[in-house]
Amino acid sequence: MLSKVVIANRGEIALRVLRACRELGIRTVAVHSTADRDLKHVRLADESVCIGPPHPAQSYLNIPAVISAAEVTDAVAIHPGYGFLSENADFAERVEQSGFIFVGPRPETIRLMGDKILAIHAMKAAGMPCVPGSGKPLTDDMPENFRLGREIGYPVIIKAAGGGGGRGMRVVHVEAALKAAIQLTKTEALAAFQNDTVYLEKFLEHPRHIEFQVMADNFGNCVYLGERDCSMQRRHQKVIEESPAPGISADVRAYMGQRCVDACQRIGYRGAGTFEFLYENGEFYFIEMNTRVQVEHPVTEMVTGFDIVKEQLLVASGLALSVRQEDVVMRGHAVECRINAEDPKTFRPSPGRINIFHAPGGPGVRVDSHLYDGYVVPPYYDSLVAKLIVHGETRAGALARMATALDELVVDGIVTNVPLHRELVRDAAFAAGGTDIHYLERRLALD
Ligand code: MV4
Repeated sequence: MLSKVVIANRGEIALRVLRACRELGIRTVAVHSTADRDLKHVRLADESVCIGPPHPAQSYLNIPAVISAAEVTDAVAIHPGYGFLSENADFAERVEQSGFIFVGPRPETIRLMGDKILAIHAMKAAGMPCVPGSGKPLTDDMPENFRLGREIGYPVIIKAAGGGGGRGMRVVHVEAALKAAIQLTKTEALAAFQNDTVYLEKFLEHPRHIEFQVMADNFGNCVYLGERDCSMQRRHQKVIEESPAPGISADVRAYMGQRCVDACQRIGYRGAGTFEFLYENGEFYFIEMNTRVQVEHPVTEMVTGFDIVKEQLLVASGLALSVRQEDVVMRGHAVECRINAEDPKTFRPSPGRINIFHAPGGPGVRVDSHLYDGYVVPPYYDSLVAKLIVHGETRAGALARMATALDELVVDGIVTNVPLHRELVRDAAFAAGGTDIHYLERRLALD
């Protein structure tokens, strides 16, 4: 087992990783910015190292600073959490070159999935259903681009190969708009990702976002842990996630899960991974793979009883997967509400001092949060301050439990989106299940 791990992140996920390390007897090193001295996990960690000023570029994204922290503390591995350096292939490579273990896939795998065209190509080759599209970079041969557009059929979407997570894309409804859209997306992509490669896909108008969780070891073993529905989102920020996805049968889950496992085995995947799909009219279309632990991993943990973060650490230490597919059983239904320090109507960030934090409890209630009374939420980072996760025997039971938990939750001192969640868990269309990725934005536009 790993002796000591650097936690290269902050907030709730740093605390989540710290807890997993503790259970496994792994010593912990918290690396933090000057704005984060009072984070809960920094106080709980065996050691802590300040790696720079508040701005992420000078601390959590500062590769030499993070690796130096591992060197001076004699750590053996670095867990990147999500965001920050978690999907930076150069970082993973430099971690390994410096003699440390990167808790995640091989750098080549991260690089492959970071290029959305290469990722789709690899997945197609592995038999994964993908959105009809160019399958390769668009050139400046406009007659050929027009031909592609007609073949695929409008509307189409232009996406940056270096993008992902909703960055660098543009919908095109008519052929007359195609040329300008390609130009504009290329210009934006070059500025944002230093890569102006773009590709084209059929634009699906009313999809749901459903993703499959996988976990693989270094020995070719891989399991799927069911799926999550993350369709309740605003501006590419997920708001509520759940598992299982409403309306997905056990047969379809097993079929798609096995497709994901096959793909992982084919590319020699290692660690936790997420296959993102658009789901429309009963069909799945692969769009991207995420090579990190996700914010929404707890809903999968609640329905499977499987500890994804502990397993990441076990796999990183060179052990085989602790479960076989037949040991993975999904039970009941789990829902997660992301609690953000933001105005529920304007969505403006609202950092500041927490006067009272009172977490709800009771059977089937989990709170992943670094908040405590008197903690000051700094203005420099993501506004996520807590994740409220509930498990119930049925989806309706889980939603009722979430409504109760949200009523019990107190985050006093700052403004949060808890009022929005209290409305959403009582929303009739959401309760019916299967609302699409546009549902929340349309609902918000009404009031
Ligand atoms: C799409 C799409 C419709 N058709 N691709 C946005 C995030 C990125 N992962 C992919 N995204 C989309 N790709 C095709 N061919 C619609 C979206 C999309 C979306 C996807 C998942 C969750 C929320 C979304 C919100 C807007 C657009």
